[in-house]
Amino acid sequence: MSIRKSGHEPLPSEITPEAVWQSRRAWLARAGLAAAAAGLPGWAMRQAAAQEPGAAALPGQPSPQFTVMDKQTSFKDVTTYNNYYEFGIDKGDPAQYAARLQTRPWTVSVEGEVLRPRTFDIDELLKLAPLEERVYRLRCVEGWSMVIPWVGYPLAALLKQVEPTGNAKYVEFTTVMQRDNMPGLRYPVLEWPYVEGLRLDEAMHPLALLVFGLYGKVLPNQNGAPLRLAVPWKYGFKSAKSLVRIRLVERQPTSSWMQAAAREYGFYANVNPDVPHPRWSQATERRIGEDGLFTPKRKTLMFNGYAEQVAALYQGMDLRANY
Ligand SMILES: Nc1nc2c(c(=O)[nH]1)N[C@H]1C(S)=C(S)[C@@H](COP(=O)(O)O)O[C@H]1N2
Ligand SMILES: [Mo]
Repeated sequence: MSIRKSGHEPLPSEITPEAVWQSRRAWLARAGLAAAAAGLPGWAMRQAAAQEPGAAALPGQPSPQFTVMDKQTSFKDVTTYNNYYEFGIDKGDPAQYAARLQTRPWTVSVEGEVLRPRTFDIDELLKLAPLEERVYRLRCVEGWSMVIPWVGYPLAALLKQVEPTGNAKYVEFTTVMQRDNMPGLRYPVLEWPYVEGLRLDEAMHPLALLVFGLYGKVLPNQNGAPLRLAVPWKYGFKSAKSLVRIRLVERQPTSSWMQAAAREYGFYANVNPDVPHPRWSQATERRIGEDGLFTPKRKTLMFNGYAEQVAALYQGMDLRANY
């Protein structure tokens, strides 16, 4: 799928700093060499990567209250059209390279302004609360969207375990950095590790989901195994993948995207059709899988269609200033 086909969507060269874009050629050449060294053509590597993950079943109890009725994006598109910059900036890079991610053993430390800081093992986390299946929209800031059946439970269930203190106002999420397994870390696209943040009340909102699977299977590596966030009313970049640390803090964290371009990627990053990205409109979106030549774009909805549930969180706030 060519990113150029849709015309108005930003090119990777627009989203990422120029130096990185320039260095990409060298990288592609090296990636080609790696495939050759493994004795496989590039396409065979891609096939292997796309078929291997998510084999193990991970069912969740269907949660109609948190399920949108939009047609679901195909498993294939959900697992081969990804943003996971630690593996590269092209949409196919995560599916191609993420097989190397080591997802066991895996722990997540939950720390900071909490009464009971604790390191959780991934298998412990899987059993912490009943797994639900929820179908959410995901809207990327680049102008495309998907509809994904996630398996997980509310982030609030985990946060309650550690008992946030009165000083905890924000939550900072840090994601994994495996130097030997993540080719994208060699390039300064973002400041690594990938860091994101939420206000505590956003993190405690019942829609904020801690995700372990999709389509009734264990989360494929390229989608953020073994656990990630799904925060459906915000742009996709807030839904950090492959979490290793959750820190409750008093001050608003600086996310990797704010660090890279504060004017373009704010802390709140609520989906808002009325507030354009400085370099492109956010009024419409392309639903992945619906992109025929004559398919009209969809109108982007305020808070990605979740206004009824989340608008109260932002009462009295200027959503232009707090983009
Ligand atoms: N660690 C990490 N998490 C990440 C990203 C990333 O590059 N690294 N990309 C974000 C962006 S921009 C989007 S749109 C979503 C994409 O999730 P998906 O590939 O599962 O659809 O993941 C988000 N989480
Ligand atoms: Mo995104």
